[in-house]
Amino acid sequence: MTQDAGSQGELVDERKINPAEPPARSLGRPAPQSSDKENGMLVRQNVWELGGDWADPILWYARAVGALRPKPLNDRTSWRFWAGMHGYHQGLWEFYGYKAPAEQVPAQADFDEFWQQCQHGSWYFLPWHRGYLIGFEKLIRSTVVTLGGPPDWTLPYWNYFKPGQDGLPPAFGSPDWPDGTGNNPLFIEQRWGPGDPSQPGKVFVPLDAGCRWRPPRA
Ligand SMILES: [Cu+2]
Repeated sequence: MTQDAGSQGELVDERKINPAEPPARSLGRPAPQSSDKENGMLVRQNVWELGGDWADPILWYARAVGALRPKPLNDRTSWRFWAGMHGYHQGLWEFYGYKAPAEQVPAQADFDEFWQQCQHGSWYFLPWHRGYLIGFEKLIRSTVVTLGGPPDWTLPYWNYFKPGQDGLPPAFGSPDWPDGTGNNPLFIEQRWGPGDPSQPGKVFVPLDAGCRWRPPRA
């Protein structure tokens, strides 16, 4: 499913998605003599420079993902509801086991308002994904806090253009938690797909996914 940027005309009110989120803090600029952190500004960190494959931000992220993944598909705070906001393809989701055939998708009103919103192929790509990530990060942060984690948790970023950092961060490629027990919620077996057997580490992304680039109309 693709959508032309601008023609959608739908604005997603993030408060409807994250109703438990406290009021937004002031976005005033930090005083120049103090660090962002001292000013209470949340700062995202490079996932490859956290000080370890399972540094605290990744560990809390994994715990939060583990809490959100089992939630019902039609729950606005579930992992899969947020995936569906980006893109949804019934056949692929059922083929890969992300959705059981009998499982209910969100009610029509939620489906129409929130799902399949991703914007590609135009100027709206960056603003849309930026907003989506802010909402996603808030959902994860509120889950981290519920689990007893730090209230200043932020979503690490992945700068895959930086030399030596183009690989999938190791915590996402291990079936195990750092203590060696299985069931690492960050490990998604389907990511490797049928792929190329000679490149077992190469992540596979189906091109016929729910959201893809469409060339502009002539
Ligand atoms: Cu997208």
